[in-house]
Amino acid sequence: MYKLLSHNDLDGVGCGILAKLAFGDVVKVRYNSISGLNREVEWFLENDDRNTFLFITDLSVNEKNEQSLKEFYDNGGKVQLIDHHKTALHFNDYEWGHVVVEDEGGKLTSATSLFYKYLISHQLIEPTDPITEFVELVRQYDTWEWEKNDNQEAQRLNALFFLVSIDEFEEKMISRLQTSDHFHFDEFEKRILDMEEDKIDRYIRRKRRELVQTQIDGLFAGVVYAESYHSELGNELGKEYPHLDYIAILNIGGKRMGFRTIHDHVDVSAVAGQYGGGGHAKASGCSLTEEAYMKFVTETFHLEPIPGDARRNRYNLKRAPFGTLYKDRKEGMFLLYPVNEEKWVIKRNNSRMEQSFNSFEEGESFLKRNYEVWLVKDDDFVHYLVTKFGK
Ligand SMILES: [Mn+2]
Repeated sequence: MYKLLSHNDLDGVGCGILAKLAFGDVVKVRYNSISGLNREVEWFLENDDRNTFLFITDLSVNEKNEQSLKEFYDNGGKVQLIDHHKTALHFNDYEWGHVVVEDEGGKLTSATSLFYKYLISHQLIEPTDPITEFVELVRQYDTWEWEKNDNQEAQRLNALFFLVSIDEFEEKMISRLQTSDHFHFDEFEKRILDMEEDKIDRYIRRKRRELVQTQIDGLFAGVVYAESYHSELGNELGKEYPHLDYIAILNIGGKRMGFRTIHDHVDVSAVAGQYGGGGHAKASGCSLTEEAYMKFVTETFHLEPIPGDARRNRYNLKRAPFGTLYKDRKEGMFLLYPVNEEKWVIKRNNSRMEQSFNSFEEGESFLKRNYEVWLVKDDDFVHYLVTKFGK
């Protein structure tokens, strides 16, 4: 008998699907939240048959269970932990731990891709095209590589995962992977996925108008309340406001918060770590502790949302050689313009500011961080030019 304890997200369930493809009826699979895993491991060690082979994928256990599993293994128990989170790297000290963040080729791994390799190398599964394609979609989704590669299929696979129950998803995928030549979505799935994408777009547009910005522990954070679509939201808001180091997404009801960044210079697993959480450099999470509540909720509650940039301009455009005009809430006007190819400066109302910047982006980031400015509409831009130069 085999037992697989895995995470309850797409990557975790990907492992469950592989386990069922490999072991059929002789595997019991249970999906857990990060916090639920330890209870399951305790239950396994107390109640399950000592001959059952335990797999733990996409999650790692606390210190107490680490010790119990070590004893279990040393006494002949069969256990294999497979994970790709860098916070779990110390499990490599054990023979039963296999934690890889990046493979030999420099590619980021996922639990599903590691487990697939494991099953193949132990001759427990026969690799096929559809399974390999499925595993790669899960990996690209889980590592956010799909973004870079613009792999919509990976993103849609995750969307489908959330649209149906885990049982239904498992069942659909298992039969598809067993019977198709290639991985694909059926017509009905394509239609509901299209509808879902429209819905997410509308949700993000609404949330964009609620984002506030604040400085916490030396980093600029965008704070927004949301219960759904954290990944999509964090990514879109991050791209929309690149002057923010990261986006914090608060789920008050669930007393959780998530962090997302699009930047390489920020590690949000460290941000989450300050509040007892963890995760990846680009996506992480933690419980909404009292301290986190103070910083992210209490101290930001009175803030006004970040005003958005004008969207349909033809004249007042970013990186324009004659300058780009911004405004702050106090009616201050800021013209950001280049004096040569490598030097951008700002005229604030009528006087030039002392700072200079190596690029347009640096200048804009400075303005948005310090003055919460927005790109003004063409009308305001023309008015500005007329009053300045018109007479
Ligand atoms: Mn994962």
